[in-house]
Amino acid sequence: MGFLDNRKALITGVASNRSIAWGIAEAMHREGAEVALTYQNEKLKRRVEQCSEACGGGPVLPLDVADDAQIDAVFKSLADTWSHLDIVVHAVGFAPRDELEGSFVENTTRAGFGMAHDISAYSFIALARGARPLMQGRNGSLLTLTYLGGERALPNYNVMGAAKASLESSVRYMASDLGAEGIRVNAVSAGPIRTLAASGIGDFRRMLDFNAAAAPMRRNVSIEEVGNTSAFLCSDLASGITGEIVHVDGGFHSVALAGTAMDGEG
Ligand code: NAD
Ligand code: 0WE
Repeated sequence: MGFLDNRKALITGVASNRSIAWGIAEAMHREGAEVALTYQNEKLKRRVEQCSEACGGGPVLPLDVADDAQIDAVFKSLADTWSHLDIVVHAVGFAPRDELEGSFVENTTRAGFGMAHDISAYSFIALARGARPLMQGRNGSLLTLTYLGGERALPNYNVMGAAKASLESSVRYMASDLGAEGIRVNAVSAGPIRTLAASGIGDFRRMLDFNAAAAPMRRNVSIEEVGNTSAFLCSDLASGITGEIVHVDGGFHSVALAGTAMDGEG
């Protein structure tokens, strides 16, 4: 008996066994869901197939979210094999590498801004539109992944911060639009985790250490913890929650001046 027994979940964003989407897939599978995974390109296909085997061997489908035809094809394929859908997880984000450092004002281009918003925010709306017909008459749930950089300006996150702000606003508009159909829409705002998307980010180690030192929990979070909260939010246990951004970050977002000389005095 799991809290997602008999649920059918489409999960995007698995690139490796470190992906946040992988933590979500494992948690949902453990709680009884059938899981379909998507892969961005042929290079990732094998790895995603292996991940799929480890969580029940459900459908594995190609999906580059920049391509409308591939989005259509995913939902056509799921309509054929499953006939309905309960859960969609959007765990996709991208901006050009050279716009994730230095001066936001100097380094943000029209093309980079457009791409970051297209891949990281618009695609969640497009997935919702595709899933909507398959969720009729069920308690559907849509979930995306965001980061504190969408609410606060922090070093180097730059154009991704603007895209995450757009994504978080879209969560609220989507929840408002789809609520009457019983479809809930939420986001998990995860603390920093070393994944492929975080590799190559300068000083990521220092960021992890700073976060751990300042967070009330005095540590960083794992993909298992993000997975468990995500599974909960997509289950009937969270039937009253929509339009919400839930922080899974050891409490980091809730404090200021923590871990500085001001901390622990007085
Ligand atoms: P990851 O590299 O494992 O996953 C990112 C995924 O995005 C990959 O699977 C990649 O294939 C996919 N992707 C990129 N462009 C795509 C496209 N055009 N079409 C389809 N897929 C595409 O890294 P992750 O950290 O697990 O990232 C997942 C989500 O979590 C992202 O939205 C990210 O912003 C968010 N997030 C990450 C952290 C962190 O510190 N790692 C913190 C908070 C939020
Ligand atoms: O959302 C993210 C990562 C997003 C991301 C990462 C890359 C690296 C490779 C988007 N696009 C790209 N493009 C690439 O070419 N995170 C929350 C992880 C992350 O990224 C940062 C962070 C954190 C945390 C970038 C700068 C500062 C902090």
